[in-house]
Amino acid sequence: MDESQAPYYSQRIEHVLDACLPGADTSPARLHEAMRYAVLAPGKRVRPRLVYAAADVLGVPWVRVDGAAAAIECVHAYSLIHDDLPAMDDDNLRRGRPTTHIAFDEATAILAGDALQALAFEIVATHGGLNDAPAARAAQIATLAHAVGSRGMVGGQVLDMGAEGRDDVTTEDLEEIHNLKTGALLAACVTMAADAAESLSADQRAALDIFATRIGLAFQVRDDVLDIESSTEKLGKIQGADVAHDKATYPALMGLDEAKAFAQRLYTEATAALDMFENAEPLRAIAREIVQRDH
Ligand code: GRG
Repeated sequence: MDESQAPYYSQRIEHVLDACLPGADTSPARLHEAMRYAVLAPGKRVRPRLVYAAADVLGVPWVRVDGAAAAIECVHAYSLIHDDLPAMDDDNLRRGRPTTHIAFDEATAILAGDALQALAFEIVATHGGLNDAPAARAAQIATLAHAVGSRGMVGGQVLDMGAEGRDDVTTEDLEEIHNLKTGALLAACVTMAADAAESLSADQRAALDIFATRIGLAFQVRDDVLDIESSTEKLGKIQGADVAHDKATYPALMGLDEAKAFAQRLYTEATAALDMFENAEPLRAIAREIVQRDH
């Protein structure tokens, strides 16, 4: 698949997500409504598209990564719901709509996030696309669990909150925060596709790891830049929130121009790692989008 066919990834994930989420009239209806509200809101779907792109580069049929793609988007939606809560960033706008705790209520939002995390693991554990590959399924579950737990996304969120308002945060600290908070889940997109591949050499695995970690960090550096340069309308969330919360960001630490140059360097390193694959264009296209995006 080349860049011009990429919209098919988006169509596929909307369909898979809709099928994986309990219906809005399934009891408890308000909880399921909130889960669907958060997940099916118009996000960019970068993570599931990254899963399908990696699958295409590795020759893995989409049906073998549908579960991974849906699960990762459910975890991502849960992290957004919880991050927006009053106890964390206390935001009222997400994906151009009221955040889940505003549209519903705080308790429902917390529980919808909890249930989405559980649902994510249920999806990977039961999706039919891997019924004939139990080892691949187990590997995907382990990859996801590690990426979202205390040594991944949640750990990064804790470090991020601890860095708020501090003026002694170093570039090493910031890299650790971003790698865990944002990079780990983005890297899991590529790794879960690799987990489903029939055979992959150690060199190919290592190259994918380099691609995934560089592009995961580049995504967050670009996000930091957009918090300054973009608009609330384009972002669908409040522009300037990082500055308002006195967050540790790359532009704050190294200046806007250097942060942009850093994202570009990460992109170059990420895409260079793909040279060993015969047709890596699907991953290259998403990498370009990540560093060039305006929302
Ligand atoms: C476990 C509560 C909790 C949080 C974990 C991921 C995270 C940490 C918090 C989410 C909030 C946030 C701003 C994270 C940085 C990563 C990021 C830029 C998320 C937004 O992702 P996009 O731009 O969003 O892909 P869409 O809406 O397009 O899916």
